Amino acid sequence: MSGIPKPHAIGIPNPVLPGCHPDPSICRVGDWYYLVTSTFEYLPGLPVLRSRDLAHWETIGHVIDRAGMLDFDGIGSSGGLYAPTIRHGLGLFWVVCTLVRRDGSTGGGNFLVTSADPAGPWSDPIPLDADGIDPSLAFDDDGRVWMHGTRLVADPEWPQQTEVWVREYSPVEQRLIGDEHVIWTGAVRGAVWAEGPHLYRTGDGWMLVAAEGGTEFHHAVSVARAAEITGPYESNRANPVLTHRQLGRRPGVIGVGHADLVQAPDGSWLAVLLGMRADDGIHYPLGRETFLCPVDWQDGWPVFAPGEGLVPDAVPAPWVDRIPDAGIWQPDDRRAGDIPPADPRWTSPRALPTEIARIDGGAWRMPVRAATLKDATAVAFLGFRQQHPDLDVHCVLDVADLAVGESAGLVVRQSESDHVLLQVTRHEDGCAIGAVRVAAGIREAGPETPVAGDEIELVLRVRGFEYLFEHAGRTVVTADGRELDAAATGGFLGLWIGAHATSHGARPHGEVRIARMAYEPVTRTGIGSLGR
Ligand code: 6LW
Repeated sequence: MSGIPKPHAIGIPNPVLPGCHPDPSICRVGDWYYLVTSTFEYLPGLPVLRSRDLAHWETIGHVIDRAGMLDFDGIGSSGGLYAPTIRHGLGLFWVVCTLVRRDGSTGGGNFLVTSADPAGPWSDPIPLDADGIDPSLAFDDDGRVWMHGTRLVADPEWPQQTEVWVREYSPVEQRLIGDEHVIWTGAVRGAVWAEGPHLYRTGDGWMLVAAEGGTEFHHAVSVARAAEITGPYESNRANPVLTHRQLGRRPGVIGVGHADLVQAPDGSWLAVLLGMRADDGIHYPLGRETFLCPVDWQDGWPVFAPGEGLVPDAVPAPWVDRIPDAGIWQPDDRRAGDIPPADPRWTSPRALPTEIARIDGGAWRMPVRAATLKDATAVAFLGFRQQHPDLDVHCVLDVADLAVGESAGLVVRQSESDHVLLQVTRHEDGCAIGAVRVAAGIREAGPETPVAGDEIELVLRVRGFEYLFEHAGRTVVTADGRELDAAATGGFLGLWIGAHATSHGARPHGEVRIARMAYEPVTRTGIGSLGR
């Protein structure tokens, strides 16, 4: 990449994928870049996004898009699909990933899927006999395939010390073969979580790019190189080569790390990585988002954000002939308005949206389920990422077919333990509206007010950390993004917004029609890049 990026230079605005799009991995084949991100317990899992210019991204499919490919039942929030890697080699697209069952139950672990077409269908998962998370793979010039990943050290020198392993994969035998090599435990002694490793062939050797410090405030990128893929690796004296932690707590982008490199057709290099927009330097309700960062090579090492040292607000991109218009965001050139049922934004925890609901007359009809949002099972929830710090959501639920004792509502969801909803419940004598807050697993229900009619409009207004749920012009309940975000609750997710229906454990009978769901970003002036 030529030229030194300037803060606020015209270019591709960061984050390129706003809202919960963590652990991005990228590869390029011909004119197209392909990118995948983590989706945890949400399905369909692992969106495959495609771009020609790194500015405009299109969802072309999902890696985990068939019922039964993996078993998600019982997978609690922030478990599930972690940190995938996408690569192209030997005529195929390859994705390696981990299904994390945080309760330690069996059926999880590292797996590989392949497809000739990145839009899918992808193969059934091939389990990999390797512990830990964040698998990646690299192709040597001689056609050999090398898997790598990270795991906790069995006998650690310090708490949460991890190690990066490398082992050959046999495409013929469909399993890891040969000796395993531990190549890296991080650049900084005592730093936690050397993870997200990616190895790249660099002509005369191998470059390791890894995350370090944990995926929160102290996140960083470190690099090391070796002549042989199995090591020994020489750490760059400049490590960590990218982090924002030295800036301290201040409004802005925090936690940058988990980078994956890609070379543009013109020979320049870029990285995708995750970062969080934190208005107070601490909290990030939108979760970990995908950012783009220019990379130069100097003295045989990658230099991230050369000349500036910080992930830029906009990445100069002379190859882009059309910068995304104001009011359009990625992926899929989204704009304010109704989210139609066929929109790829719709996701559900632990089940495909089409297993949870059906499209009828241009709207979702969602059968009530016994499970509530507190249950780690397939629950009647259809939602989408919060992608903007300020937005209005207009939701109209047709509750005509709710049975007595059943509820349907609009939710802001972090996890089973933390969510807030405004819901309509059918009683013997008619419907009533009220709020429910689940905080650290404790449920608290507010007073109910009778409501008339079948089509009930519920409005959510988000202004930074303030979440206001309204009905008929009245604020019924408020929530604080600083109590719902991952910094407050733990876990890895940004907030999701959606519709939910439950019979509260009783046998379900009814269903709800999502007559309207409109997503409308609100532009506030004067709050800089955080307001984008
Ligand atoms: C990801 C890992 C991480 O696998 O977060 O703390 C995990 N570290 O790199 C989930 O995004």
